[in-house]
Amino acid sequence: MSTTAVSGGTTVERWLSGHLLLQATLLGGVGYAAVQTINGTNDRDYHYGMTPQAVETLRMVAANRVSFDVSARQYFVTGVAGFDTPGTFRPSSSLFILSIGFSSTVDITAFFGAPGVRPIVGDWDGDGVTTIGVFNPGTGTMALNNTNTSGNGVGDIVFSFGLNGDSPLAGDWDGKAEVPVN
Ligand SMILES: [Ca+2]
Ligand SMILES: [Ca+2]
Repeated sequence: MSTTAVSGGTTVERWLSGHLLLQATLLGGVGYAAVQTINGTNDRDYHYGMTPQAVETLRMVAANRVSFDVSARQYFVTGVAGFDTPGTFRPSSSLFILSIGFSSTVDITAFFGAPGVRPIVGDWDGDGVTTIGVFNPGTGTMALNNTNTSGNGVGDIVFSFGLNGDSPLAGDWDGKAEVPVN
């Protein structure tokens, strides 16, 4: 994980007794980070995002001679700085062909779904990664994957939706993070 950030903050101190001084420092900031999956199957399995950061430091100084420092640091990687890149779907073999850039390279391929299905993509679990799915207009079934890997069309999320002849759509229609429980 690499990160660059700017932070600002303040330090307050308080004498707990005549010989004991407590200093508390709180820093807040925002940075831009790249996180790589260590055991990922793809060495380009990076995730980029804005990273709000908070640093808290407690220092206790006893009689101006001994000090104890406690620090806590937290990072949150969000998906707000990601961007979309193109892909294609080959109906003859239900093959997703995805690129993570804007050149002619193919970075990810995945077979998903039976012949006749229609492609759909979206971030089904809110982790910032767009993944594949298929709509079967013959059976009125949505099958969605949370990874961009080949499958037999069963998918991580399956439910009935739509009628024969419909085309699938995906979007965050209400702008809410919560998934309604049906
Ligand atoms: Ca996702
Ligand atoms: Ca929504």
